[in-house]
Amino acid sequence: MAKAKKAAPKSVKKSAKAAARKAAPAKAAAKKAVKPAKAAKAAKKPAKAKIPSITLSVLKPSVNNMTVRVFARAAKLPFEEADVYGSTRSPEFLGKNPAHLTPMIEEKGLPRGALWESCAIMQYLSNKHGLEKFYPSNPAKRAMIDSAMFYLIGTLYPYVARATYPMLGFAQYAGEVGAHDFDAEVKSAAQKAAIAALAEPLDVFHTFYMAGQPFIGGKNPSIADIRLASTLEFLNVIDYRLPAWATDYIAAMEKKLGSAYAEPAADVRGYISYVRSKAA
Ligand SMILES: N[C@@H](CCC(=O)N[C@@H](CS)C(=O)NCC(=O)O)C(=O)O
Repeated sequence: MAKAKKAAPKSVKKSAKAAARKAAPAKAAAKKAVKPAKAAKAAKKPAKAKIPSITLSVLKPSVNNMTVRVFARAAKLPFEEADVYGSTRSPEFLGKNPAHLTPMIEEKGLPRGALWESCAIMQYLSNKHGLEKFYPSNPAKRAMIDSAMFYLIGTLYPYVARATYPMLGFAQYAGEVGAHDFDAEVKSAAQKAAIAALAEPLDVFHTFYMAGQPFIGGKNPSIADIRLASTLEFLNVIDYRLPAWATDYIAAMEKKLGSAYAEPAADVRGYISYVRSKAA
């Protein structure tokens, strides 16, 4: 059996504590004295550059792409952009992404190496990097952001595409009037119907999702706001008269996000100016 340690007498314990107390300020001073040396060492070290771990494949004139390009900049994520104009149907691209859609990210850890769909990309990166500001984890708040994005992709965007793609020169979806060999009159009627249908979902975003707040995300833009503002950019190609709130909203997004918004927006706006100049 191990021998029990003999307890030190109380008086010894007391004086040891007092000595320790006395020594404490001296210790702290010694620590402080070491600090500047440490700081000097740290200052000598070159700042570690963030190595891009995400490759973002884009088509610059597209608002689906603008969405993720704005988001990645606003969130200050380390990413590198690859312009894949003309190569989305190449065997190499199709090997990674059989849907041939951009935006697409490639990153280690993704089950298939690649991920497309703008909203899914923003959700994934927000989850991964804990970007609470853009995509709150509170289930009720998050549900509103998700609902706004699904509503946009499922309802607003098809109207935007049918209204603007003929002018933008983008291929329309199979089965739609604009995608097939119909008379110009029929195509124009279909386009007009889509333009007329835009007003309702736009009003829903304003009255329901924003409900008196500047953004869907409240005081700050969320990923749903990035998706909505980018989408509205396309409507300039048909001179759509946006309601005043929407014009103010785009300006507020640009003000809040600065160059993160303005830089990708310039590519979309540049393309729109180009197609308009060709049509004039
Ligand atoms: N719902 C998708 C739409 C993506 C999409 O339509 N991408 C188009 C550009 S606007 C594309 O990459 N097309 C190239 C192709 O199909 O080859 C999203 O939000 O990301």
